Amino acid sequence: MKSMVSISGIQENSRCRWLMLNTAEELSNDGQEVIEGLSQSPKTLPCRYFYDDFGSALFEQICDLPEYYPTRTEQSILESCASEIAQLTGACELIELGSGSSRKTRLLLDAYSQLNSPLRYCPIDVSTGILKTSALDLLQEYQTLHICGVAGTYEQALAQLPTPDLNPRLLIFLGSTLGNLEEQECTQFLAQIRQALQPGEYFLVGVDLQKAPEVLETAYNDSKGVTAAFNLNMLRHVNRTFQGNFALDQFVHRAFYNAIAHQIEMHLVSLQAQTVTLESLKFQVTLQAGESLRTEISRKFHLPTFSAVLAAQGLRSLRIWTDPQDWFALLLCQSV
Ligand code: AVI
Repeated sequence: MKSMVSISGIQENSRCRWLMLNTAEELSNDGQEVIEGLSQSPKTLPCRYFYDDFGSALFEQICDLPEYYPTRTEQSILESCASEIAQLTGACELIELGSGSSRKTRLLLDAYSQLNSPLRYCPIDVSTGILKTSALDLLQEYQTLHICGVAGTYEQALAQLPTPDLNPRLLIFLGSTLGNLEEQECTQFLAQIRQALQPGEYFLVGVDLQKAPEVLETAYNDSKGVTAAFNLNMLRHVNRTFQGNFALDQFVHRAFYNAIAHQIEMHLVSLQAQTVTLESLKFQVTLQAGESLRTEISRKFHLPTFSAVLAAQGLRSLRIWTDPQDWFALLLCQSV
């Protein structure tokens, strides 16, 4: 019989525990980033405001769109190399940053199940809703699995990873989410990852590679408008968080490839001159007609350069896998 306890409204049992780092108190400084972004030129909003529960659900839909190749390409690479990864690392505690629905992780869990060792998984996501739903699904699917779910931002989680049940650990960061960071932020983030790992522990990272601009632009301008809805939902999230009055119908989605910076940029373009108030921040921002707010960058990587950046941060690439078109890469690194 499993013992059931309720912590922060979430049920816990003997195979599942939770670390809640995303309390209102922990996130209370966030408004500063929003004020800074809206005060600079060009104006920006932090891309993590995409991911409330609705935004996370929209992102799941994006992953299934025919135009959005990264998810299925990474998935196909993982399908062919998951057991090799498990063989290379041996039994590991799996920790996943930005776990979402953990759909690709199932391939790794299947591969690690074959090792006949304890199965330990620590999903980390800022969205408590999707974290809880997918953890409960996984517990049903994998009878020997133990989960320690962490609700919080990547930075919060990396600074306070739960004590491992199993050593070594494999830190997983899929989906090219690293591409959503500016170059300098990316380097700092890799340094944080290296710091969170002991020498000899592993890091598995998926990155989207440079390719024809048409392929990229189609992926971020899907025909059903799901990416547009995802982009606009950020304003809904900001409104809710900071008592704001962004009018969603006064902005349109725009995504294009910046070939100089090798990045997709997502923007929300203001349809008219307008002033928006964020009541709880006591902050107002004025936008001109046609002025845009940049909501996301999605950098596209050059593999040899990226591997060198990892190495400079003490993360040595052990193996690299790509798809036949060289659109996406998966790198297994070991911390030195
Ligand atoms: C999460 N991240 C890697 C996605 C990307 O492709 O940069 C977010 C996304 N934005 C629009 N579509 C998907």
